[in-house]
Parts: sequence; structure tokens; C-alpha cells
Amino acid sequence: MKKILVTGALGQIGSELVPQLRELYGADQVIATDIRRLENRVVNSGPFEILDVTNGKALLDIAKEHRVDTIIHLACLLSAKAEDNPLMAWNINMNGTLHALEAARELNTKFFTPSSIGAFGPTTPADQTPQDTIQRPTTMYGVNKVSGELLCDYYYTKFGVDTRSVRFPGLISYETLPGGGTTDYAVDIYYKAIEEGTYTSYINKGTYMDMMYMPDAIEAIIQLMEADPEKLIHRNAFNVTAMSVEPEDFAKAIQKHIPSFTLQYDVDPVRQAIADSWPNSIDATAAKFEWGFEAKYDLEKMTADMLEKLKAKQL
Ligand code: AKB
Repeated sequence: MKKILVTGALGQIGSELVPQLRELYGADQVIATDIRRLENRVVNSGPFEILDVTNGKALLDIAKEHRVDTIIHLACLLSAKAEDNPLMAWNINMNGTLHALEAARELNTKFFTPSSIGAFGPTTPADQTPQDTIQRPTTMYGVNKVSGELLCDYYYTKFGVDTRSVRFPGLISYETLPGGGTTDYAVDIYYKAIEEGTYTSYINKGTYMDMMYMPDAIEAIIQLMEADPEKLIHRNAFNVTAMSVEPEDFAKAIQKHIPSFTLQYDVDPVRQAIADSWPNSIDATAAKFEWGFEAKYDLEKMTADMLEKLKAKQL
């Protein structure tokens, strides 16, 4: 990767990926784009352009103008928001992905876009979900993610576009809040633990989902993009995970640092139904084998770091 275009750069992943890419490849080599402008370190540390990914010509023009050789397409509506606005989700998630793939085809660039555990559904084996398995999601987000995976396969086999992707679990970070996801509770719980010493979870006790700390997610993207193409048997998209956890696991881990922390429940039926349709745990063996994926943070290590970083932010 030498010149990289990132869409959705001000979102949860982009806010941490862009600074890391700029450190590795040079500030001017990473063109950050988003539908809005914020005064933050992504906008202020290198090239930034306003881009609505539903506008295919605008996307292609920016990619051409900057002569990019890699497109990292992050712009996306997350699962809960997509359930509220299915047509908007289709437009942003599907047309955005198609436009980014078309630009990659026309300019012969590498391509990355994240898929998700949301690409699985209630008929998928729920425990240690295999890399290749049944994918019949029941959410608009899931439909978009499976279609995105298939489109990436299609662009790879039909046009030779070097497409790569991972199925991210819930991502936990202290830099930027996620917006409109089902796994967002796993981020909120840390903020509330610091701010109020208590949290009310909209996801029920005993609901297991995969999670990963953001530094591991950023490392996974960079490692996969740098991986030898010859070694990739699976083109799209690799299961990756660091932990399979339920709300009580977070509470216990937080209580080791804040003993008075309490957890209550007020279950949101919409997000609970989405969570129930997703796996309890996924199997990341293919990612480990084909490109050496390995998460460094488990629940204990992540919790210690999250609480320390959030406390420092408060000061
Ligand atoms: C969401 O909850 O929608 C995302 C995801 C798991 O893809 N965090």
C-alpha cells in the first residue's frame, strides 16, 4: 500500500486506522474522506475530502485525482440503525460498496471493506462458527454484508480486483464511539463505569457475542492488506475474533478495577433479536493459518487498558 483512500474515515474504525496508516506510510499518502467534516486528528493530520459514497462519480474522481493504489471502504450504516432505516441502509451499504469496487476495478487498486458477524443468521451454527458455513442473515445489515462479501468475490474472480476482508465482531475502543450497532453496549459499559459506576444493558444477561479491541482490529486490517496474495485461499471475508463474551463477563472484568460497579438490564427487543440471530463464538482458524492473524488483547487486558485510557480522557 502506498497511496490509500479511506471512506467513512471519521467513524469508529477510521478514526484509529487513518492515524496508524499515516504513521506507517506517510501523512500525505492517506486520503481520508467522510460525509461530514469534524475538527479532529483525522481531518487535521493529512489530506481530507468530503465524500458521499452514494455518489459513484465523486468517489472515482477523488480516487483518480489522488492516484490511489488502495481503497479502504469503511462507510456503512451499522446493524441497529440499518433495521430502523432499511432503504437508507441498502442505498449507503450496497451502492457505497459497489461504487468503491467500481473505482477499484477502474483504477486497478487493492480493496478492503469490513464484513461482520452480522453476515451470519439464526440458521448458522452458533458455536465456533466455521469460516465457510450457512449465511442467511435476518437483518438488512446482514443482507448487505453477505452481498458485499459476494460482490468482493465477484470482482476478484471476474475482474481480478485484489479484494480482501474480515468479518469483524463487536469492536471496542476509547477514541470514537460507534453509532447504531448492536454490540455498542460493550463500549458504553466502560464509559458508564467511569462516569456513573453503573450501567443498564439493552442486551440481556447470557447473550454471548464475539468482541475485539480496536488495536487488534487495526493490526488485522494492515496485516491482511500486506499479506502475500499467494497465501490467501479465502478471498473474502475472514472470521476474526478475540473473545466471546456476555454482559456479565464485562461486569466481572470491570469490578476488578471498580469493585462498586453494578450492572442492570433493560432489554431492547430489537437489538436483542439481532444479537440472538448472531453467533455466540466464531472460529478464526482460517485467518490464523492464511495470514497469521492473532489478537493480543483478551477481556482482562482490554478492560485494564480501556479504563485507564478513559480515565485519562476525563482528566
Ligand atoms: C454492529 O453491532 O452492528 C457492528 C457489527 C458487529 O458489525 N458492531
